Amino acid sequence: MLLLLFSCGGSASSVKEGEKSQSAGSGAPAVMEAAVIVPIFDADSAYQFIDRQVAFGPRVPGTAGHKACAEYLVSKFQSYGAEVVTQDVELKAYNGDILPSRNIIAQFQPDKKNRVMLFAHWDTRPWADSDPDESNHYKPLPGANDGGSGVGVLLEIARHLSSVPTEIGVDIILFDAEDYGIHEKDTEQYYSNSTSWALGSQYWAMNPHKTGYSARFGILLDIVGAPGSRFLYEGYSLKYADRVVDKVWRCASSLGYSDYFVREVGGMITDDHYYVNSMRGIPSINIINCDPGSPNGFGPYHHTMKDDMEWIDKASLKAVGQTVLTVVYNEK
Ligand code: 1BN
Ligand code: ZN
Repeated sequence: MLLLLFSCGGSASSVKEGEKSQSAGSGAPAVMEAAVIVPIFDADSAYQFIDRQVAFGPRVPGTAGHKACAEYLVSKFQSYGAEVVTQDVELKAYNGDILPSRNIIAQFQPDKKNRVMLFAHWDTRPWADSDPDESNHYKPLPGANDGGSGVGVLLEIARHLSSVPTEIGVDIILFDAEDYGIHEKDTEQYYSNSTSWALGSQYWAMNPHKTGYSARFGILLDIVGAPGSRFLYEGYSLKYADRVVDKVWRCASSLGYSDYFVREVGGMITDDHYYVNSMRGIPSINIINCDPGSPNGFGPYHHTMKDDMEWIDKASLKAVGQTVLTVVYNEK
């Protein structure tokens, strides 16, 4: 296990908490922040976790690939020592489709009161409705980036949580049925229907796995694997959790990832974190790649048949994974 000595708030140091050092020049004593041992995020491992999910085929609720992938994810978390609970529920899509859905909740150190939650959606979109080729508009897409990437990073984080305990408890929640939102061709018939997205997180926010569940904050990872990813300040993250945005972007900057974690304001995205914020009251942010120059604002592969492993870049996975790991290991 490779480890890194790192404190998000200051420079890496071997000075113990409370020890004082003379700050150069001023003569005033300064208390150095304690160095925290943070595991080194392995982007090769995260990449393999994404590849494994894609190999199940599209993870559309109700399909064999979806069912098999859920079993794989549960057993993977269990192998990393998590206490796993699932919520199996039939959710109704905007068009009346009934979706056999499963939220997967992996609890690390479940007895700890102070907790953070990390989350992603694990389902994939049933329709490649942004594909340049119209004949693909009702075909399911591979979902390497949109679905696979956030989960891949969180599995790699889970691998470390099992061997290097954090001071706080961590819950990793994989939401289902995020991506069954309104088909582009249906927007007139059903209006824009923004509540058609993120059905699994809406269910969980109203029915958390533990009565009265809360967490200090939450971080959503969605579409985090594209080469040259740019994570802008997402609008609902700023509205509900600006201090968490600041914490994460500062940490990324101190690790040298400012090219990824860009200090620019992006749009408001009705993603899983919106419901975790508005229905459950847990201040939560979305780390999501935005590409304002591309047709639907998320990158040319997004909601197309091209969302495959070709669009997964280990450097982007590393930037996100190392940043989130460092934030979590610095929570006291
Ligand atoms: C994120 C990934 N989303 C879908 N796939 C959320 C979303 C909701 C994006 C509405 C655009 C509009
Ligand atoms: Zn999507």
